[in-house]
Amino acid sequence: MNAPAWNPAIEFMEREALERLQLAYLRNTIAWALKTPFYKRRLTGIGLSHPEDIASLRDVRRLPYTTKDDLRDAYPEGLLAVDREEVVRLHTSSGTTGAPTVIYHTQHDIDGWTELVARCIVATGATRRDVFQNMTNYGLFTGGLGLHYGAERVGMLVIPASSGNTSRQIQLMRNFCATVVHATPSYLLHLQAALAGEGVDVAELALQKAFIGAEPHSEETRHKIEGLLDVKAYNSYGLSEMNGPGVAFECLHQTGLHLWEDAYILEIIDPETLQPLAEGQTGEIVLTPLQRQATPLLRYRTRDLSHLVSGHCPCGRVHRRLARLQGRSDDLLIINGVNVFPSQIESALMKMPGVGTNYLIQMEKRGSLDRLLVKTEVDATLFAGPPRALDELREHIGEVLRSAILVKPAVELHPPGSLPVSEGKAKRVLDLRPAF
Ligand code: DLL
Repeated sequence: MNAPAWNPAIEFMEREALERLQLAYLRNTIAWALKTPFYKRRLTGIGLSHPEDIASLRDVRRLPYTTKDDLRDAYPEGLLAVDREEVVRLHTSSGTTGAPTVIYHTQHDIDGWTELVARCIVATGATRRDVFQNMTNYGLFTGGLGLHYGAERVGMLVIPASSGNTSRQIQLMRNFCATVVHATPSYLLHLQAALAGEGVDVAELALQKAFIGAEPHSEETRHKIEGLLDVKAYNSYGLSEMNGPGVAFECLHQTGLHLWEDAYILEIIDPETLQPLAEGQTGEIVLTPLQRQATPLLRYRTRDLSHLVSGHCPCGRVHRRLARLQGRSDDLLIINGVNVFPSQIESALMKMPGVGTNYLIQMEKRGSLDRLLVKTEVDATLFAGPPRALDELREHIGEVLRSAILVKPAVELHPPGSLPVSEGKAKRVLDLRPAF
């Protein structure tokens, strides 16, 4: 073991002991699930009516999958496993992309979630001496409250700035010497541009670390954030159905995201055949929370795509690592028959010198063909120079993208700060093609 840890007994536990713990927790989870009308029906339907019917961890594969649609159908109380008086909080999805979903928490659930976030924070080397500015939304979105509770548990000085109001964020960072910030990667890039706009030199700030998550981003974007803000940026993965942030996080070594396996059973499956995939193969992440009371979920299909990183992390933790998320199985773009993930476009763009931090992918129909348009911000100096320089860069970006994604897009170049920014999750893809 070669790393700071919040809960060394669990984080460096032997694999065998960890699996024994998982099995005991899985049986508990079945007992909680059987208290909900939704799972009682499903589990008894497959002959599973007692926690002891689970003989080994492999039996997780006997359990039915749960999807977002199941959560929608069970809304608002079909998945509630405790009396209403036991519930101390709920988080709902916004419902902007469909019917809402809800996750309830008992005090035990909130305490468990807080413990996981505290582990994540300490794994990056942050301590109670840090000043933590939380720039994600406080409210139904889980990023704000989730990190807040974890950071307080660690004993950090927390600045609950919430999202937006960039000039106030800058003022807070300077006045209270924030050393760690938490935000979406796209917002941090926006913040950096605002710092530059206000003439603030990042060397004047006390910043050392950034926790970035809640949206897909490439390794190149991480490097950009680290270079521009002079910080180490740690990837953070989570989803509201699994509490929120605190599911998986990078440690000091930044070699993938450790997923807390005493709290979740992790499976990676082929989203088409639903069969388990071997280590290293990319597929859909499926998670079963193990320590939750109010809203037990079994084999939740996240739609997020990743693979397991093989080998051991130098930190010595046994909890396995997820590779950076590759996107979602539902954000695959099919452009004239060619499969493209937005993350491939981002990776290629962020490697190119002169290309800025914000971009937008737009798809339209031209006759019977799809047209891909990539709008990207580029250095302001280019607009002051000869138009030929812009033409050459546009052509160069088109060629680089063609070799990365096998489709040559139309490219539009924009001055810094001119494409829309969001305070929360970035909206990078605009599909204007008719549905059929
Ligand atoms: O985004 C929870 C969270 C808050 C995670 C703050 C990290 C930091 P939801 O709003 O339910 O919850 O969105 C979950 O966001 O299924 C992924 O598709 C995506 N996502 C979250 N973290 C990452 C990440 C929060 N590090 C959905 N990389 C997930 C890529 C991510 N995608």
